Formats: sequence, C-alpha cells, structure tokens
Amino acid sequence: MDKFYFRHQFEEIAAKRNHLKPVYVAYGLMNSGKSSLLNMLTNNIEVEFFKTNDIRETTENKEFDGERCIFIDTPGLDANHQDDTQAASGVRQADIVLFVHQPQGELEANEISFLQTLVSSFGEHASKHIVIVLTKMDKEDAMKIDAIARRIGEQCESELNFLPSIFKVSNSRYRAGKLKSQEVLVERSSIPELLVHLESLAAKAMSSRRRRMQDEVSTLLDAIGLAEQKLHGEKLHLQAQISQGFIGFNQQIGQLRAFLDTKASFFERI
Ligand SMILES: Nc1nc2c(ncn2[C@@H]2O[C@H](COP(=O)(O)OP(=O)(O)O)[C@@H](O)[C@H]2O)c(=O)[nH]1
Ligand SMILES: [Mg+2]
Repeated sequence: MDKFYFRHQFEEIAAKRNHLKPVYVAYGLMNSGKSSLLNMLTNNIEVEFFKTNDIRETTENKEFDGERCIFIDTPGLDANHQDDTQAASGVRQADIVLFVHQPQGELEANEISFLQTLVSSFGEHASKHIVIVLTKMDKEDAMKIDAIARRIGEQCESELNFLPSIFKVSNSRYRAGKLKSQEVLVERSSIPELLVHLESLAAKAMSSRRRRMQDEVSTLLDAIGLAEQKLHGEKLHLQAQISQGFIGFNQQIGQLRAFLDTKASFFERI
C-alpha cells in the first residue's frame, strides 16, 4: 500500500459523491440475463441499449444515465479471476446491486464468493442494497423455480448470514407484453413488482450512501494511520541498522587516528 493506493481509494469515494442519482449495478454470471433485465428496467424495449448475448470481449462496464437513476451493466463474473476482482472494485459505485441468476440450479461457488464481497461491502445493511433477481422464469416450471429460490435463500442465510429479497422475473415476457400491449404478460413477468421494490430502495439509497461513505473514509484513515506507524517503525529500524553499520567504521577510524597520532608524535620527536 503506497500513497498512490490511498489516493486511488479516496478518488473512488469522491467519485460516488458526484453521482446525484441512485446507482444500480447488475452483477451475475455471464448469460444470466443482466443486460436483458437492465434493458427492461430502463425501458429500452424495442431497441436494446445494453447489448445482450454479448461475447465477452471487453471488461468495461456500461452505464445508462436515466432521468432519476443510473444503471450500470457489468460483463459477467466467470471469465477469469482478474476480472472478478475488477468487478468487485466497482461495487463502491453501487447504491443498489441487482444480483442476477438464471435458475438452472442453486448458487454456484463463485457466485457465493462474489456475494460475500458484496455483503461485506454493505455490512449490516446488505439486505437493503442487494436484490437477487432470478430471470428466465418463463423457461422453467414454476414449482422448480420456487424450490430454487428457497434453496438460494437458505444458501444466503447459512453461508453469508444474509437474508435477501429474491424476485423471479421474465424479461422476455415483459418485452413481449410491452411490444404487443398485453398488460397480462407485463404483469406476469413480475418486472413491475421489481420496479416498485427498486424505487422504494432508491428512496433510502441516498442517506445510506452518505453513511457508507463516512464509514469508508474512516476505514481508509485507519489504514493510513497503520501505514504511517509501519513506516515509522521501518524508519527506526533503518536508523538502528545504519548506526550499527557505523560501529565498525568508527572503530577503524579510531584505530587510524591513534596510528596517525603515534606517527605524528614520532615525527615530532625527530
Ligand atoms: N427465455 C428467456 N430468455 C432470456 C431472459 N432474459 C435473458 N434471456 C436470454 O438469455 C441470453 C443472455 O442474456 P443477456 O441479457 O445477454 O445475459 P448477460 O450475459 O447476463 O448480460 C440472451 O439470449 C437473452 O435473450 C428471460 O427472462 N427469458
Ligand atoms: Mg450482458
């Protein structure tokens, strides 16, 4: 940890202060339906804003600056570990995280480990900031999806000590409903329900953001204090080493001086 690290940390915290709107970030495995979900939530129904079916070529996040909120799409968690670390560093920008999962089964190990990062980042208020969204409910039997949702709830509770809200949605059904003006499909997609929940979270997001930033700043100041102490210790150690190194040198100089004095007195006597 050097001064560049600390400066970067401060800049990340400061960047968040600049967003005046709540920031939603979608995370999840590749192909889980993140980009499709964000297109629905941002009302990009006919023409997609977030590219779906994307072959993961870049690790860049993509941002939609809406009237009242900002939505950020991320590339996906499973390509390689390096990118997961990068994704995790973006967690600071998020007020609300949509953790997207396609319900073929329960949460996988790398999903749990990323959720762990998220839960620790939000601390005791994690449930107000992280929403688990199960997509593609049109593809599976409702009973099966209910069972998976229950299992995921258990995994979060037992492995992360975290009780999330879990929504089951269908992006395709919502899209079809909107395009054909079929309200029944729209309702049955459960996206409207999710939107209401997200709005209620956004209302509280700004005050939480202030509290989180204060926590982050004090954690950072503590880390700087520790680094300062460590440097001070290293300085004392170096000083001791240097003076230790001089002992031999001083002895040699002393011997030389004594020798020269003897020689000088010898010459004086001549
Ligand atoms: N049947 C169905 N397919 C979906 C749904 N959401 C996304 N998909 C499809 O799943 C694939 C991956 O979606 P995408 O949004 O690109 O996933 P991402 O990699 O997580 O961003 C695409 O072919 C989407 O059309 C859904 O709710 N139902
Ligand atoms: Mg995508």
